[in-house]
Amino acid sequence: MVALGVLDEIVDTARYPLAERAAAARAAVVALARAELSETGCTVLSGFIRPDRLEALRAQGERAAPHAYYTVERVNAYNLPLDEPLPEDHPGRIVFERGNAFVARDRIPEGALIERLYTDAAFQRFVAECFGMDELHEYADPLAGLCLNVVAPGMAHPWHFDTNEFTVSMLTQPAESGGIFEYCPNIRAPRAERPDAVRAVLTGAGEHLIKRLELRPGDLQLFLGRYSLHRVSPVSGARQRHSAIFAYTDRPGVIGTAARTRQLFGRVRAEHRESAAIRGDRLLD
Ligand SMILES: O=C(O)CCC(=O)C(=O)O
Ligand SMILES: [Fe+2]
Repeated sequence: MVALGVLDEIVDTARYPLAERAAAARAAVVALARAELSETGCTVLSGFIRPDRLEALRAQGERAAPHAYYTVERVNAYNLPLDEPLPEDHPGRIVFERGNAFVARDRIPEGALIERLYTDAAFQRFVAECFGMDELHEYADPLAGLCLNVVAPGMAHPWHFDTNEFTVSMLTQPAESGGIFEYCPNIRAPRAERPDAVRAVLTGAGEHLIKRLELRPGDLQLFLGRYSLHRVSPVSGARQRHSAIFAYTDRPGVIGTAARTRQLFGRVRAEHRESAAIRGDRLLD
């Protein structure tokens, strides 16, 4: 008889026995995740959350969503300033409107399913192993560590590369239509920007490079977003699309800059002002 831990209330531990480090099923899940991550930069652990918790997962997201900070930002795929001098035909000159909104960590109640997962040591160890890392850490940032990403009808999260190496996310409420996660596996590499391929995707001529994920609520997605261009396609219908972003780093103590924090959340907290004074290389962006 194996003792039931707090994870058993949330995670389908029959399929994903996170806490049983010697379990063959766990080793198989980790091996598959690693293989898919190394091949395509993406893996989905489907049905990660227990079916009987999916409605709570959705409803908790819906309750938090009104706290999202809404702005429409003009962006390019590379997170470069829009006045960055670039060659005439560089895809970084193509500008999109980013219309997603983030609910900050301090608006996600303690005890919410995503908060319990994000802070759980066995979950963190498991995710680290899937990424082939020795350890990972929660952000020290009081706003950015755990977020709910809200894409309202009419909005999209346009094509981009992530600044962070790896991303852990989970759909909590799908759009009625649209809102599909689309990505271009390894369209660039550390020593190859491949602007022609990126331009093709950004201008609608790169269909052959695009994969689409059929995510369901409660699936756990692990993604290497620095090399795979990706977006959430425009959302339509009556419902917002909600996804939880579990942000971790490979070292402890990371906190965002005040400027970037204000851009994403519309406010900063004391920690951001203080860290501006003592900034070393603990940059989030
Ligand atoms: O919400 C999602 O599924 C993707 C979000 C994303 O790409 C990001 O936050 O960088
Ligand atoms: Fe992203």
